[in-house]
Parts: sequence; C-alpha cells; structure tokens
Amino acid sequence: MKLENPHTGTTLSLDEWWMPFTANRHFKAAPRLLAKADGMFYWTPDGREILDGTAGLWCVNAGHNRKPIVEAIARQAATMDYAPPFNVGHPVAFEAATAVAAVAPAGMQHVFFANSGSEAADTAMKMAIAYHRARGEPARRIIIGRERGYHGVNIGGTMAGGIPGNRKAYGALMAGVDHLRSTHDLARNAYSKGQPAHGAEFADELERIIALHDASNVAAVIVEPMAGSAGVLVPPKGYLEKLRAICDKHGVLLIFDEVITGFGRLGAPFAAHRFNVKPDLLTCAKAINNAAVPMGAVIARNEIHDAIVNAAPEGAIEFLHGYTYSGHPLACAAAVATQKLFAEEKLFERARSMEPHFEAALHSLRGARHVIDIRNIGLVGGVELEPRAGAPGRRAVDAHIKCFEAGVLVRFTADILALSPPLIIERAQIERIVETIRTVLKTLE
Ligand code: PXG
Repeated sequence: MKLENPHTGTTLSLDEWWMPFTANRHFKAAPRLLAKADGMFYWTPDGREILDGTAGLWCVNAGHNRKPIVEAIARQAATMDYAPPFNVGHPVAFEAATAVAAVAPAGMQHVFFANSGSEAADTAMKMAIAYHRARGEPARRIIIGRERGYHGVNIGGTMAGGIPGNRKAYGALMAGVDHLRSTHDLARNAYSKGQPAHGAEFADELERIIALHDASNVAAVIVEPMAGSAGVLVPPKGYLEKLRAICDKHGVLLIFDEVITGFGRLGAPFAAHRFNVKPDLLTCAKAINNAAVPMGAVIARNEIHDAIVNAAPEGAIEFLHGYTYSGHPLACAAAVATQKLFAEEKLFERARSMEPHFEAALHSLRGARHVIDIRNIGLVGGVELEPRAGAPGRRAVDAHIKCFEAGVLVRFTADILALSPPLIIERAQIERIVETIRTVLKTLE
C-alpha cells in the first residue's frame, strides 16, 4: 500500500516516528491512519468514514473541528503566537483560567497550567508537598496512589500509578509511594449500572497505610475518581466519601485526577460534582480545550493556594514550578472557546440526559460472545471480554481492529473495550457503535 498525506500528496515513510504506547512493528505492518475529522467522525486517508466512539483518546468532548475553537486558535496564532508565562502575562491565559475556574467545584478557584495530564499529575504532587512544607510539615512527602491507577508517564505519575506494565521497567524511580488496592470486584459487581453496590470498605485500608507510614510523613492520596485507562472502574457507592473522610482525619490531601472525568464525561462538570466529593487538588487536561492544543491544569482549593502563596516572603516566587508552555496562548484561546461551547450547547447536561440510553444500549451486549462484564457511568462504558487462553489482551486488540475495519473507533486496554464518545453523540450513533461491537464479537476467535 502506498501511503501518502492526502492533503499534500507527500509520500510517507513510517520508520522515523517512534510511536507512543503502540506496538510499532505490528502497527507499521498494517497501519491504520486518520487524516481528517469533523463532528462525530474521522476519515482515513483513502476517505473511509470512522465513527469516533472514543472522542479521540477520551478528549474531544465537543466533537471534532468545532468552528468556534478552530477560529479562536487561528485568530490567536495570527495575533500573538507565544508569550512567556514567567513574570510576564498575557490576556488569554487569565481568561482561560477564569473560564476553567467557573466550572470548577466551589472554593477551587486557582488554576495552574501545564501541557498534558502527565504534567498536571506531577505538578499536583509537587503542590501537595509544597503545601505541607509551607505549613511547617516538610516531612509529609509520601504519595499514596492506587493499583490500576493511571496518572500519566512522568516520574511522579509513573510511580503513583498502578498499572504494572507501565512501572516494571523503571524500578523505584521515586521513593515514598504506596498504593491502595483497586476497587475492581468482578465477583460482586459484574454488570453494575453506574456506581457498583459493593466495595466502599476498600477505602478502609487507607487507614492502615497511613498508620504504617505515620500521617506526619504522608502528603497526599491521588486517585482517578473513575479509573479510565485501566478499564473503566467506577467507584463503589460510598468509597470516595470514605477516602475523603480518612484524608481529612489525618491532614492528608486528596488529589482527584480528572484528566478523563473532567469537562462533562460523567454528565457533570467534574466527577467531584457527580459524586459530591471535593478534592483538595484536581488535575485535568484533554477536554479542557477539546484537545485542540496540548494543555493540562491543576485546580487548587483556595486554602491550598493561599497557604503556599502566603508562606513566601513578599516579592519571592511562591511555587518554584512551571513550564515554558504553561498557559500557551493557542491552548488558552482554545480553552476559552471550548468552555463557551460547552456552556452554550449544554454538553455536560446533554451527556447526563443521554446516559440512560447509552447505558441500556451498552448493557444489551450482556450475553454476547466473550463478554464477562459491562460497566458504565456518564458517557463512559467498559465491556470486559474473557481473555483468550494463553494470550491475554489479544482478543480486545482484534476487536479494536475489526471495529476499525467496520468503521467504528473503540479503545482497548487489556481485554476491556472502552467507549467514551464525544458528548454530541446521537442515539442512532450509539446504536451503530453497539451493533458493530456485537457483530464483531460474533466473528472473533
Ligand atoms: N491521568 C489520567 C487519569 C489519564 O487518563 C493522564 C493522566 C496523562 O495525560 P497525558 O496528557 O499526559 O497523556 C491520563 C491520560 C487510554 C488512554 O485510552 C488514556 C490516557 C492517555 C492515552 C490513552 O486508556 N490518559
């Protein structure tokens, strides 16, 4: 197959781009390329339409190539491409922070910009440690994550994360991390709709872990309120409330990694709203600006921000951290336009009102070949397949490829298919995704 960029006619060589989180040799032997997007769809270079069941990588919540966002980026690029964020400001970064703070949980009104979810996670962990230091408790440096957690791929996030394959090659990159067990409990919670009934007690081991290290050494707990990458693990009823209470009891900060759950994915601005549990620090990225330009952020509770800022001498830099591209003008212009679009089209509410339909459609796959669990909340769904004997993960890879060939993009992780469509999805498109999966599963080894 001759590969070319259909927009320029340039012939492509696949050798040079060392692709991230990709089986490079396998992929390059049979590449699947996307060259154009609009609304709910992608198109391959040869013009085949692909229905986007994953909002890119859980990020294009308003749908692709939305005109107000495209125009805002173009306008900003033509006006001012870049400006430094250290000791010099630019208007659109302040506007973007205000727009993000407007949808953040009450009392969380300070936004620190990064360029990805990974950077947001590492920033939040440093912020937690800086907070304790500012308050005179510099020994509080231990971070507690959770098995099957994903907080990106920088050093802090790799170590706080709990996906074994992502950690095993790197050993102990960072001292002072521990992990809660995952809340996944197939035996008791299979085929749960929304929050599973069983497992609030899994939070109790946080007491034990904090006691082991002594609270005086523990800085923060970081969890995804709903674990995305490890296969859509919805928190059991009462679990997050318990984590919050135990953190409060011991003066430990609670960080919610809302890189996936932020900006409407669960039918509310953030999972913090949906579950009515407020973290101290909240990380986000992806849909913050509809993924149009790389961007991440940490949203801090006012008390955390104030403690760090007020502890520094007058005139001193309060938090010695930041990136060349923190608050990049193009990312910020996209964020302002995206947040406006979310509000105008009431997309968070739309996700919530579409949830019952999405849930029913997804759970109609119960009983389909290979399916051992289905779980969902908001516009996120996970369909867990029985692993193929001796080849874990292969069945879901094959399902992903066959769905792609049938014109539907689904994500896979281990043997779990994950769905997270743009929030503009129509009912008929939900049916199409589910029917494609049903058909593919019938033919799958
Ligand atoms: N935290 C969470 C909860 C994430 O889901 C990150 C941090 C890291 O973000 P960046 O922007 O550095 O990639 C993520 C990213 C998938 C998948 O399909 C999920 C992510 C990225 C790529 C694939 O499981 N989430």
